[in-house]
Amino acid sequence: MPIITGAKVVVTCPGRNFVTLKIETDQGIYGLGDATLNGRELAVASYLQDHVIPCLVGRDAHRIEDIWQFLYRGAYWRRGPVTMSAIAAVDTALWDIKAKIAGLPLYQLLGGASRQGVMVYGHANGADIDATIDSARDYQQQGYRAIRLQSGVPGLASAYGVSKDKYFYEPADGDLPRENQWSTERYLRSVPELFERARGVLGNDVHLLHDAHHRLSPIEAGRLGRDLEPYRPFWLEDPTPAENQAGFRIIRQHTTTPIAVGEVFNSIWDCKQLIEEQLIDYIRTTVVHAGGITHLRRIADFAALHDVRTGCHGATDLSPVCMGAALHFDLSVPNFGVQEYMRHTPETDAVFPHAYSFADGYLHPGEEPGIGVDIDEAAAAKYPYRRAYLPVNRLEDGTMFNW
Ligand code: KDG
Ligand code: MG
Repeated sequence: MPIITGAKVVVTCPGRNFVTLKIETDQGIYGLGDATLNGRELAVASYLQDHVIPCLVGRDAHRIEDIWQFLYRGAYWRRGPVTMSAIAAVDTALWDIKAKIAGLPLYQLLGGASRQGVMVYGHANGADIDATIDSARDYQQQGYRAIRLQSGVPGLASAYGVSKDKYFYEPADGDLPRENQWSTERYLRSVPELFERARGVLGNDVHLLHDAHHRLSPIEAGRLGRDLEPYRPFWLEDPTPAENQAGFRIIRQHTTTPIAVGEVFNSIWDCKQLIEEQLIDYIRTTVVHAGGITHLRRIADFAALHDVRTGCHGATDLSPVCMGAALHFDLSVPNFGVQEYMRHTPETDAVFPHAYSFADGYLHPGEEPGIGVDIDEAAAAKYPYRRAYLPVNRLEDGTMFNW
C-alpha cells in the first residue's frame, strides 16, 4: 500500500492566484489537488499546511473514503468553503495517486466513459449587444456548441461577466475590492433583447446560456426566465442567492426556463431541498469547492434521482488541476449536462502542463494515468502570490448589493 510521506502547498500567480496541494507517497508517486478559493487563497493554504497535512503523513493513500470521512466527519467544524476546498484538494490528489498506480486515466476508475467528449460552453461577452453577438459568432466558428452570453448594460459603467480581454476574463482584478454599480431594472430590460438578437444571428442549433450572478429576487428571476422562454435558453444561472432554497419555488411557478445553480455551494446540504423538490435543472458544484471527486459523485447521484444534471463551474479561478479532474468526472457521470470552460492564460498553462484538449465543442481529459495534469514547480516559483479580490456591487443609490 502507498504510504503518504509528505505533502506541500504550492501558491503561484501566473496571471491569477492558484493553490495546489501535492501529496507524496513512499512509492515515488505523487498526486495533485486544486485548493484555490478566489480571494481567500491563503486561508485554504493555511488550513492545509497547519491543520490537514500533519494528519495525513503515514496514512494509506488508497483509503480515499476513510480519509475524506476523517477530514469531514472527524472534524468538529464541518463544511464551509475553506474546509471543503481543503478536503477537495486532498481527495483529488488521492484519486490522482490511485489512478497513477493503476496506470489508468481517472475516468476509468469512475466507471469508464459514458460519452465521447465533454460538451463545454464558452464565454461570449462584450460592452454592448453587437459586441457580444460578434464574440458569440467567433465561438460558434471555433466549434463551440454552447455559449454563455453576457453583455454590458446600457446606463451602467461596468457589468459582471464583461471582460477587457477578448478571451481571458478575470473578475478578481483589484488588490482591494473595486466597487461596481448595479441596476436590476436596467438589466432586466437589456437581457431579453440580447437573447432575441442572438437567436436571430446564431440560429437554433447552438445552446445559449446566461448567468444572473445572484442579482435578482425570485420573482424578478421568474420574470426574466419567462421573458427569455421564446429564445429557448439552455439555462439561467444563479438567478437569486440560494441561502433560501425555498425561494426557488417562486421561480418555478413562473417560468419553464431551466435553472442552474451551485458554483458557490460546498456540500450536498446546500442543494438538498433544491434537488429534492426539483427546483433546479443543473447543479454547478465542482471538484475544488465541493469536497473533491468523492463528494461530487455523491451530489451527482442524488441529483440523478430527481432529474437534475451536472453543469460544473469552470471559471479561470479553478485551476487546470480542477479542470482535469472535473473532465474525468464529466466523462463518466451518467447525468452529465455541460461543463463551463474559460480558457486559462498561456502562463497558467505553462505552469500546469495538461493532457486535456478541445476539439469540435468537446473537451477530453486525455489518456494519461491519473488526472493528466502536472505542476512545473520551477515555473510556479516565478510567480509569487499577489492579493486579489473580486469586486463588490452597489445599487445606484449606494446600497450594498449582491456580487
Ligand atoms: O470566483 C468567482 C468566479 O468564478 C465567478 O464570478 C464566475 O460566475 C462565474 C461563472 O459562472 O463562471
Ligand atoms: Mg456563475
